[in-house]
Amino acid sequence: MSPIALITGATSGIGRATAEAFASLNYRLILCGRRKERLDELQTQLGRQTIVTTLNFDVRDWSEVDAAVRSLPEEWQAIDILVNSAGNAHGMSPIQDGDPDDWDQMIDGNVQGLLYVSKAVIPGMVERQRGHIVNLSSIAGKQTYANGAVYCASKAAVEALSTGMRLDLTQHGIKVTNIAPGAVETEFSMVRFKGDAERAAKVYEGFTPLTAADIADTIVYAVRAPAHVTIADLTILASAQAAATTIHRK
Ligand code: 8X3
Repeated sequence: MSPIALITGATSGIGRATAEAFASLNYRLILCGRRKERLDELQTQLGRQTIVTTLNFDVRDWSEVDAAVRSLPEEWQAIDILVNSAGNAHGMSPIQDGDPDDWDQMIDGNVQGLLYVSKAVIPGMVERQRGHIVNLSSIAGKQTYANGAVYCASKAAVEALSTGMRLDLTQHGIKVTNIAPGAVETEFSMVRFKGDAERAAKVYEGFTPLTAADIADTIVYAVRAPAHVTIADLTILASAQAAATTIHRK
């Protein structure tokens, strides 16, 4: 049987591209997201290639996460791969001007949400003594930049969680991969700048950014590595990008 993969944030960006890449490998997919209509659409689209089910919940709410994962029918319960892709950036400003609501969105979504979904899935993996967790971090988790303290902090937490999970779970046959992308053109900047399309477009001006599909390729590479190989940590930058905020623009 093909592996079962649960993907959070599956309705957009890197999560969606990963779902598409896994579908073409015929992985059985549990697509998770908050936007029910988008989930249904994606299920119809990818259902032409593979077996797909969906879970509609908010990663920030433990009781929703727990109930959703528990609701999976028996044949979907043996999850082989968890891709923690749900996440976002909200606002970009000096720390003194930061909005606590934005901070909550980032800490609750990127850190707590990742923890909650992992908590719901990991015990089954431990019981089966097999599994693979892929956490979507960011170059921002490795290099803090001005006006991004809280986003960078949330991604630094993801880095620590990936390392911590690997330390605790290796002995149970579970691999943990941390993926740290640089500038990927998705809805990311539109969300960060709250719909300011002009400001969002500027982020990707004058160079060729990464696409969500580029990152999905690296996730496929990590999950298809031979049993004795763990891809522990991958940083993927656009070729014009030397560091988080150092981009060679034409
Ligand atoms: C997104 C990459 O460099 O815009 O995680 O923070 S960056």
